[in-house]
Amino acid sequence: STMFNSDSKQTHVMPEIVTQNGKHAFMVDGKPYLVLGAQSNNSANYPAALAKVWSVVEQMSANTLSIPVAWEQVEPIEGQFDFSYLDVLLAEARERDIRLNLLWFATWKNNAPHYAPSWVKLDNQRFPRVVKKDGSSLNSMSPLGKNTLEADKKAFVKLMEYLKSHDKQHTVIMVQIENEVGTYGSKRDFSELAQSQFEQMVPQELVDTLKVKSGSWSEVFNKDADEYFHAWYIAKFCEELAIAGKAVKDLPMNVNVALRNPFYPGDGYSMGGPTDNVIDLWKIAAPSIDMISPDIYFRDHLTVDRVMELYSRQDNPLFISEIGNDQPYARYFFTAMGYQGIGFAPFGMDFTDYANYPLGAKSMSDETIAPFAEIYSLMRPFADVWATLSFENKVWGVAEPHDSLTEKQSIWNANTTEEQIPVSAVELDPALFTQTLDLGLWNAEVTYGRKMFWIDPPIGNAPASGGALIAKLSENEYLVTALRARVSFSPSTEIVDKHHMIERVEEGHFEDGKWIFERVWNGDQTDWGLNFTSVPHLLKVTMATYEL
Ligand code: N0T
Repeated sequence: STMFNSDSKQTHVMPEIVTQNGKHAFMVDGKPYLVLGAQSNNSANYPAALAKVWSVVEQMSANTLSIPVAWEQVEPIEGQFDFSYLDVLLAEARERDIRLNLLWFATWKNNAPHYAPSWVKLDNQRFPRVVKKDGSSLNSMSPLGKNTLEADKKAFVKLMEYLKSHDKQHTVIMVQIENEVGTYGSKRDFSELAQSQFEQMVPQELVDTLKVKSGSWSEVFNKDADEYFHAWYIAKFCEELAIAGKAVKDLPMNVNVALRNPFYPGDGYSMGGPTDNVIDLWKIAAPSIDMISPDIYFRDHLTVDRVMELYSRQDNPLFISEIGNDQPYARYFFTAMGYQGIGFAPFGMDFTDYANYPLGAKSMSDETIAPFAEIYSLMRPFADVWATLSFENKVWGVAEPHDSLTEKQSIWNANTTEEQIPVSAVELDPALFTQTLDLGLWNAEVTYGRKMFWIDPPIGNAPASGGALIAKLSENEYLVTALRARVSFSPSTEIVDKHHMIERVEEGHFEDGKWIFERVWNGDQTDWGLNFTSVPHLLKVTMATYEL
């Protein structure tokens, strides 16, 4: 079909997020792009550190690097700009054919202004911090500081001007505004300035869109007023950056989220950031921001799946801006694809000698890289085909749903996840290792931890690590790949009384978007379902019914 024919590569077309029929594509060089990403550790944003980043990016088969650019390094003295780091970063990325997602670490880097220049972060008069209810100050900037916004915006615009003049080929395909904005320890700024603002009427655009009665923040939002107020003004701050930046160079822009636990939110999270309770509010306040992207440090399947569901919306393409770099997280790549995700980026992927355990892996090593490298090597040869299918066709993606026993660790802000009672895997219900997907005329059953031969029930992989992807090519034709899983097709109720069979299973690969046939799977290779090991296989499955 034409969809797999590669168009002649269009260069210098601006990257953009395109949404059609509620589905999204991240267009890079004029065609859908799948971000097989890696994020460096913090502090990797200096030329001297880059070699230690590239080696991991390469080992992973990633196609995109997310890496900070800090306000403190580009404007160390007010009004004096230095983009020499970017000169090096862009040149080295191009040599390696890697695209970049620049992370603008500025007014907020997880709550604090640590990455702002000294002339900003030491001048509280000019750049005021959040004041708590008790009058004490937090080391988190107030979103109401006009000087802060103007100074940050000025530097951000300089950055975008640099990209406009030095990056005609769009090596940088997207920009993240700030990092995990929000404030720990107060629901809002209670300074005098903030208080008088808080007593004003809720902005009309928010009232109108939410279809609520107008009034003051407290009148309209009651107990949520403090948090919504803070979220609104942080979102507006970020929106102003996005507008000003895009006016210079119209790249896709996102914000990332320090998530709250979707099941047990509590109130210890980064308030004012785009947590799940304020996504709608953020969307209203910041229409120029293309994506609100979750940073996932929950290890269990149930919570991860819920987070991805919450952040994949018709008005929000799912981009996993960060996810822990430990083994259990890798399989959630498949889950992200099931939510039509446009990309995925494990955090801390470099040899700069830092490990954010218990969020991620205990240390960086070949062993840490391997689970991600395995998936990216599988995807890399047909990443653009998958991105196109995800945009134009129906796709499914699932990860092994059962968590390995050791994965139920109490992790920052996820510590209420229920502990699992240890039982040996064979005593467990096979349903725990089974997912059923409704593909239309056909269903697919994905199971984990079985022999390739025969029908012994699934017992899960140890550790949980499987996943499967299916794309519908036509009513009876599917593209299928998986790791450590069995995929079996069966008729749906619509055709259940017809005779059916697998007509043909082709193994092949894509070259420049074109399907290249290698062989037919038959006999043992299809009699017990399609069994995928740790070796990449890409299959085109044709199902058929027949009359007697
Ligand atoms: C992530 C990463 C990096 C009160 C953690 C996770 C990254 C940031 N934050 O390694 O710092 O830049 O986006 C949230 C963890 C919350 C810690 C609670 C501190």
